[in-house]
Amino acid sequence: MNEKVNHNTEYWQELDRRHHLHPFVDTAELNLEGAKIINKASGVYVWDTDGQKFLDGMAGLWCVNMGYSQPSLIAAATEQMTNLPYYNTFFKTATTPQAELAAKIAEVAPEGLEHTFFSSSGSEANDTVVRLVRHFWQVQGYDNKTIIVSRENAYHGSTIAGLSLGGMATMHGQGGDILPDIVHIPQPYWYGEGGDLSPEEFGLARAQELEKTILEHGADRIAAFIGEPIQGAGGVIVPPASYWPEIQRICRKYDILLVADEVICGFGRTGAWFGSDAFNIQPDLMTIAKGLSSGYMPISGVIVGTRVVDVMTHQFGKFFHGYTYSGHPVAAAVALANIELMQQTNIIETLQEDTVPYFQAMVQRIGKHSTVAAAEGLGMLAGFALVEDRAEECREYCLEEGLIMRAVGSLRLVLSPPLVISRAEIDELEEKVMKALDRLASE
Ligand code: PXG
Repeated sequence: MNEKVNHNTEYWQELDRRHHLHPFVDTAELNLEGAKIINKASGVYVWDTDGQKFLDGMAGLWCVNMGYSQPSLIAAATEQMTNLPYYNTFFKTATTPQAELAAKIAEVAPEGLEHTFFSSSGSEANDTVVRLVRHFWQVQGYDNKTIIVSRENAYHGSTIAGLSLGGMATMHGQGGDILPDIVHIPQPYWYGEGGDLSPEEFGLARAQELEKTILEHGADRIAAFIGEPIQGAGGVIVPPASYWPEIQRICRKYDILLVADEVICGFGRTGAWFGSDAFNIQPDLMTIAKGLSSGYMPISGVIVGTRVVDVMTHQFGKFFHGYTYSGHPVAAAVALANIELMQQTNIIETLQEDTVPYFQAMVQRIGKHSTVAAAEGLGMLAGFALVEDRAEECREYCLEEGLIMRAVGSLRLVLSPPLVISRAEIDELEEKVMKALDRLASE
């Protein structure tokens, strides 16, 4: 172990170049540059093998909500590894951490969502959603109720089902056809697509695209609508306040299941326990991952509402679906410790009373910079549209300042820092962003 620590960055980059294939990257470009090798973290900071320190403005990949190196999460993993590192939940078995975690999730989830089906990633959980909602209608005799409506520029994962649900044209173009019976409607992106409409009018208009689609295909064809309460990977698109209530109204009117993909929005990211709480909607199913364990272990799930659970219980018979690591005991123990830590530290109250207003005031100040055309945010999420198509360049300047920010396309920059970030650290984040933007303005 110590021997490895002494290797230099070039050594690790070469090893990586020779044997590792990266997600979402141009391999030729990466091979020229070499990967940034991260090998240490604490609080809201990470370090690379050159010893450079970065404020992690993305909480890893929108997931390290409680920050790095939390002792209670580490202890939970160690203890569970010692007692029972693995057992499955197939064939009528269960484990104690998985049982406790499911109960804990029911405690913090919106009313009527009391059961969780576990998996290891957001993509897998959305695969579960596709099979679950289609089978839900099928067993009740609605064989044609198979279409799932999603949105353009949505992100729901990278498996076949995940990318098919997602509305990323670049992804649909690679690897062949997407799943049948998935339909995409336009997104509620007011700044980019609102035209002359007010945000309220635009939110309603975009929600009514769902009704149009339902009428076009017939309600007897539509199984579910899926959406991220706030689109994350799409660039932190905060929908107008009129959007979600109208979506819910339409789903109820035509008896269509409402699925909230809470993979990013869940577990405090929006300043509430779930994005659905922030927008006051009651989905039938919720996809969770990322912040569930603060990213410490890969664990995800679908929280299933009472209506669907009743049909599963009485009409499904055996549901032929599950993963080896569904409810993995170590991942479950860590997720449980994570939610307990959130409760013990009253993180939601702290966010609402202090961190979120302080962070969003910063977002508004950044929005006034000459290089920024628009700033939007909710909770601990922020998205900035730049005046010019130079987001990638700006991201590089941020890195040089010691800040990790994410560019979405060439026009948008996003922030999603750990929820435990302090006021002083938010000040530091602002200073670094402003320096990067000043540099963008001057070059
Ligand atoms: N749903 C949503 C809303 C997500 O944001 C997934 C599903 C898929 O989760 P897994 O665990 O299968 O990755 C996600 C993941 C980015 C980025 O660059 C975003 C995600 C993943 C990787 C990169 O913004 N979101």
